[in-house]
Amino acid sequence: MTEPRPFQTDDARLEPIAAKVLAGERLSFDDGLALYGSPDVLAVGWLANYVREKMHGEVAYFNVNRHINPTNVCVAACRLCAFGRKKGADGSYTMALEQAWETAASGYSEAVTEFHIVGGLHPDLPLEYFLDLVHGLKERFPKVHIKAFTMVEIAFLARRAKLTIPETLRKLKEAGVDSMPGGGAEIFADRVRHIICDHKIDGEEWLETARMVHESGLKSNATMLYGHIENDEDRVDHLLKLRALQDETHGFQTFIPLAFHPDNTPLAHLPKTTGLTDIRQIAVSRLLLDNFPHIKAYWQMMTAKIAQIALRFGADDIDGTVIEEKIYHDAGATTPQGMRRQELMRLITAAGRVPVERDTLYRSVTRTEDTFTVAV
Ligand code: V47
Repeated sequence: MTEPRPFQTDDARLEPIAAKVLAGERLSFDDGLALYGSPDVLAVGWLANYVREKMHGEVAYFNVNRHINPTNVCVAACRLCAFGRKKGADGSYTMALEQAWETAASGYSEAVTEFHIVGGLHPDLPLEYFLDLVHGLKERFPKVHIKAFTMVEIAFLARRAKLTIPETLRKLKEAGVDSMPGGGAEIFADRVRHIICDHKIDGEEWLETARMVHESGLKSNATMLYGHIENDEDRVDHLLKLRALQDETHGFQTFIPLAFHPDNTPLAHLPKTTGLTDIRQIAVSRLLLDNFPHIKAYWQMMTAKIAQIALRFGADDIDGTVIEEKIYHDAGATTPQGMRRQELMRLITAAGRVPVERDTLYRSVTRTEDTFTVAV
């Protein structure tokens, strides 16, 4: 074994942060600002990689999943979004249940281990539609984990059904929902939220809904949308609010920073994020979110090439086959809509990491094309 290279930087502000990271101590708000502001991105990345390797060694995770977006009809009209449509507008769609179940079965021949289900806030679809959708999927694909509905959708469905959030969660669980994805968090700061997604639940409500999800015994993910009109303070504030809730619930599995894609949105005049911004965001996330087990470099959002680099800057997961991505592609993403399992493994191996296929709960999966088993 060769000795690890010692930490080196030209940025004196990083020295005390490095001392804390190497001692396993928690970083502060100001440390977060210094990490965002440092010109020495390689040193920031070195620190994030140190933490990442301490937690996960050489392993990098991927999964075999399928996204299903049952409707793009949405009452919210968020400025950040190119996916949502008003009811009856050109390009709007809502899947009949049979259509959603057929979609679930379509795509690659490899047996998927996860359905990732999110959609618009439809003004008329009742909670029963979603319960039937999930129940029907469980009947047809009993081994597949159902990761469905963001905190925003749950709060919306509960209000429409005149139920409390815990009652809504109980019904979703009974129907077969196994965990929740991390979307809809955007940026918690009110000032930014009012501009990019005015009609969504506010940051406090997102966090309170996540708390109730975790109290119901379900795990969830968390996201942050960056690269629009937020500043470094907003980003650090967002990350530390997630960290504080995680201290209480331990219900978050994975954090996924999401770069804003401006095309076809009312914010189309904003520039796209650069590769360096994306890489730094992964590293700062790994360093500030010391109590999150996983940091995901979602390849669809950051491109496969940047996701590969991210595996050496703090990320331990690149997400999955996806098969049919819509939200980013409506906003101008140029990545393929899906990727085969072999290709995900090749990307990880070429980044010098050891690919491990996981299920949604990070248990390792062994498989043939048609079937899989999960290590317990
Ligand atoms: O909530 C919407 C974001 C999210 C745009 O939990 C946009 O494993 C960029 O949450 N540009 C949905 N982002 C995606 C998401 C997700 C993805 C992969 C894995 C997981 C997980 C969760 O996408 C939305 C919003 O934050 N989004 N529009 C846009 N124009």
